[in-house]
Amino acid sequence: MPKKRTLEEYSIDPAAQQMITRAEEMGLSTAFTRADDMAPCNIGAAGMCCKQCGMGPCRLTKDGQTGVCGATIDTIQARNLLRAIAAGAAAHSDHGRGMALTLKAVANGEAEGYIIRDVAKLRMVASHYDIPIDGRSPEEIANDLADLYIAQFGQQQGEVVPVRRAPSKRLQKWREQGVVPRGVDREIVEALHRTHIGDDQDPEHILQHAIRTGLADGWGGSMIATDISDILFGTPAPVLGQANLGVLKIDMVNVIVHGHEPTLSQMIVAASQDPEIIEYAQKAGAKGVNLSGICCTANEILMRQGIPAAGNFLHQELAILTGAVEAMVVDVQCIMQALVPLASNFHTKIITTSPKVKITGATHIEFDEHHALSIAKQILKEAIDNFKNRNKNKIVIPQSREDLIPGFSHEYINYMLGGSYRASFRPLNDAIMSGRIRGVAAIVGCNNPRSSQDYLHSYVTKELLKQDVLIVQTGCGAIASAKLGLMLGEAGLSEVGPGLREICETVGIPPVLHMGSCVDNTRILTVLTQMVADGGLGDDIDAVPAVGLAPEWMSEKALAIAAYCVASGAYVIFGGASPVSGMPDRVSDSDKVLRYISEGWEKLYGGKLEFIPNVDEMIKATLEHIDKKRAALGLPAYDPKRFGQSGDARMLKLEKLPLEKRRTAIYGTAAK
Ligand code: BF8
Repeated sequence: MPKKRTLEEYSIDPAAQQMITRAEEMGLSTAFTRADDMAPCNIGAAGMCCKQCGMGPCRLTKDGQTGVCGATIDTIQARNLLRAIAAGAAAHSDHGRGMALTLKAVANGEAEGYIIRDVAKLRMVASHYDIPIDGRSPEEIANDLADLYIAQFGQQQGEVVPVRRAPSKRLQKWREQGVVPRGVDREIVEALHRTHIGDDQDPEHILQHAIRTGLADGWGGSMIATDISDILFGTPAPVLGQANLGVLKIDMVNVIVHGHEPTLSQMIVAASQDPEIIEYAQKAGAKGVNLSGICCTANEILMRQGIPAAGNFLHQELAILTGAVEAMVVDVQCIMQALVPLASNFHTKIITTSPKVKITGATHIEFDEHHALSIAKQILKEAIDNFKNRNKNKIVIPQSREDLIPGFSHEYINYMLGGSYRASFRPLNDAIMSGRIRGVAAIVGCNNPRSSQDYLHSYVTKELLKQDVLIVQTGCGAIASAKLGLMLGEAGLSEVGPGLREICETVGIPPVLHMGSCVDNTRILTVLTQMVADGGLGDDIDAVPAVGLAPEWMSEKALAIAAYCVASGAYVIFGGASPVSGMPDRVSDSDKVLRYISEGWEKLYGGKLEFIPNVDEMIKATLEHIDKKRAALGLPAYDPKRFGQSGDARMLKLEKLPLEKRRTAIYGTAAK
């Protein structure tokens, strides 16, 4: 019998619990209950199954056993890991390619509805690559940048250009190791080639290419995606937003955009505010169109326009269960096939839009950036036409929603800390050096229905905040904190360590900074690079007291991110199950890969990847690493008693109040 979990074991989010209960009452399955019914294959989960050819699949469960071709357990694990990293890098990088092609079309006046919104970022990015900027129009510069970026995907020799932006010592290390990506596509193709039957069979050699493929993502495709998104749609700056299912509105046409690429979602934002569309919605009996997002698309439009996030990965089915969604518009990545059968119990239309993604039973309206605004309006009209099919008796919208301030791009933090004339990370570095901030943790990545939704994200976040660790977040982890109200200045500060609280109050930032979507993990790379450049924290990223965590990971993209973060010098901790765990009780030598991606990679790159299922161990390892890096830099040992005295009296009184009353005490009226 499958194990049935309690509501708290499914999710710590009350909105999710309400919708999971509703699904059960209606006899409908969700990823939460399907995870109960589908126990993971313990051989595949441990990376011990090879299905690379027709002689297998080979399952290596006995000591010293090999596959039919003679492949050992460590070769098989390394191959499986490289393939996963290649798939993740492909997903991010294909997104980047799409952005580069869109930039080219915009530069040549061929993309309906788009403009170059952030000319300053365009000029800054172009200047990294010595593209002439003086006396040239934004379109001329954008055309050159688009050509350069498009060329990075198919380049055969040399080095992808974004690696020039890494600290020089880091780039030197990559050159010495021979892992600088030559071209984004080349590394991904080579990963597939090397892992074909009868190719690369030395696990360390295979994993060296995992690093190169990861770098092709982080310092290639993903960085290109982030740069161009900022250029076309604006570099994020703080804006007020909301998160959770309570953002759906009973009297409006609810359209949810779900997936990853901002090209379509940004155009749907524009179309939803068009008088023609508003009038069309009003004629259908609604007050207008209420747009919200799920997954990384949510992050893209949340941090730029403050469009609310309906939720993270595990909220996609729960949003449909409200019965209030007229259309869920999806593009690529992290879209569950279960959406279509679930939606058939309601009036919700699932609309696929990418030429790469069709789902059987969904409505397909193909997106083309050359006619973006017209297509966005067509999609919205389809949703509005569906408003009349709502069953009012079937609507249940959970009333959970939290305010947040997202939009902490690298550029904004730079400006926030230094102003227009002296943009800098100096105050952040100083705060780390003095010990007010103990270190930095990036808590990123997915939800996974095998663990309680948002629990690991929030537990790790809250515990590290108490320890004066500044948190930056992206992806579904960011939405988890948003739903919990951790991304507001006045919220959560009472639970934050004294030194970090001083900094947050002085600078005026929340203790948890929302930095964007999953491709925007590259913002964390550029932040770390600038922290190195501003001085005092060593001369390379691996010296900075920082850790990356993905407590609820599930996607191959997460593994690609891990690979490039490790290659960049970061200690990366994943929660949940390890895809290369092996089964030590059954195969004595099955932990070679596990050790190599930790100790082996640390020797080569200063960064390492570890899988730590116990949440308290995860926190302990994070703090130990931060303290070890502080000591290596000769910084004072962390001592919270030295900070937080000034200005604490009022805070200490306020922190005894519940959040709503605290807000009223600060602002005079309730914030919501
Ligand atoms: O790219 S965090 S579940 S939505 S993979 Fe997917 Fe994971 Fe969410 Fe965005 Ni990232």
